Amino acid sequence: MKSKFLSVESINTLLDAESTRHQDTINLIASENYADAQTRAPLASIAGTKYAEGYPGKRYYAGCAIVDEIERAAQQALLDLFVPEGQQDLYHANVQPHAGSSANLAVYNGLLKPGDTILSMSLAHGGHLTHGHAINLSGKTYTIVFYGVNGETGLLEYEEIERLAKLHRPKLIIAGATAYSRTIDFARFGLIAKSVDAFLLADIAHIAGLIAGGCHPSPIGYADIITSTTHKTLRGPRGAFILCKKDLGSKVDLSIMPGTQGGPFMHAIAARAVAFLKAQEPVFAVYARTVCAAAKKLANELQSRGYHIVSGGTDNHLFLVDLSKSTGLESLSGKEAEMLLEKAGIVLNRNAIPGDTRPPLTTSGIRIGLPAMVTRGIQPEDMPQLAMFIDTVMRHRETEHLREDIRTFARRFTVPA
Ligand code: DSN
Repeated sequence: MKSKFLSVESINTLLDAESTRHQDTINLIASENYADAQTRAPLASIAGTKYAEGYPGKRYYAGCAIVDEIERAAQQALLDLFVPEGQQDLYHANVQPHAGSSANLAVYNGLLKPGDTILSMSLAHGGHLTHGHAINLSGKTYTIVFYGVNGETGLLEYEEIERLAKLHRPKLIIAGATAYSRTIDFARFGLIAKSVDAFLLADIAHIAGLIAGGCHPSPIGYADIITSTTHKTLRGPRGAFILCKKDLGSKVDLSIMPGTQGGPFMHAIAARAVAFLKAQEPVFAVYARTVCAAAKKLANELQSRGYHIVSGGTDNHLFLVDLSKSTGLESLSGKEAEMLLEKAGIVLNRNAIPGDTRPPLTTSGIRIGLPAMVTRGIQPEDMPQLAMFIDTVMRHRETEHLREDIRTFARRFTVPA
């Protein structure tokens, strides 16, 4: 279909409309957040058009002295954020990946050979597309063995992961998820990886901000490589990073450039530096704690209204609702729930639940996350009201009548300008 918006003005109008949409709705998408103006400012800077293929001090272009300093600052800020001072010499930071998928692909490309075995969490149980799904390059290139969660408890079963590791002897084990609401035991994963001489990759994309804020144990000391996006709980610009043990640094760097990427986006690296610095401020730890407290409270509120929360609750920023086991909502699909809620002004995503019998575009679940709304100022005390809105929409298929109340509620929580 040909677009109607073929002028600069109409693109700006669309962007204004997108701003209004955010302000007028409640954003419960677990992977979204709002970076503040200081973090977003570098994205519009002149650094965006500087070519700087290579790494600080070793570029293929002239005129890189200043962007070299920007990249060094981002690398150091990342180390300061996640690695204790006495251990920083043992780690290497790469801040160039354009996205989480690029970071993961670069790790596989740098450390593995095609056909090598990866043990990872299946997407259907809360993993990620780039952790070896058959449709993704990772699944087409490597031999993938999946672990999942227990069908009854919804929890990771470390004995089973260990059994699979011993049986299949993977070269790489991935610990990390997009829809797992419980604490991940990186120490246990580290022991399993060591016992079979595998690399351990911790993909902390969802929980990076919680780790930075002290609300989730860190994989530092257990994982050989850590990848993450920068825009989820970490509240930075879109992008990613890789932290790895120093001896893997040159493999990782070469695998990013020239292996899988060309010129780094220096404006985005500058914005990442700002985000890494801001996540070290004490106020960020308060933010992370509030996200977890709000998620727990909302899960409890919904549970008391008959909703089935996978694994029984949450330790982090998100949780999954299994509609097929929620009283009175058994026939509602995730897709229908997502659409109903969006009409009423509550934005989230349908999500497969472990063992889902519906296809991925329909699903029997929804995923709820609090990072974006807590950035906008929502508090655990607001959760009973939010649960009431969600419940009324879902049970009574009520959208029109509540739309105005939900808009008024959403407008109380300002989107960072
Ligand atoms: N698709 C993202 C999420 O929503 O969790 C991860 O890449």
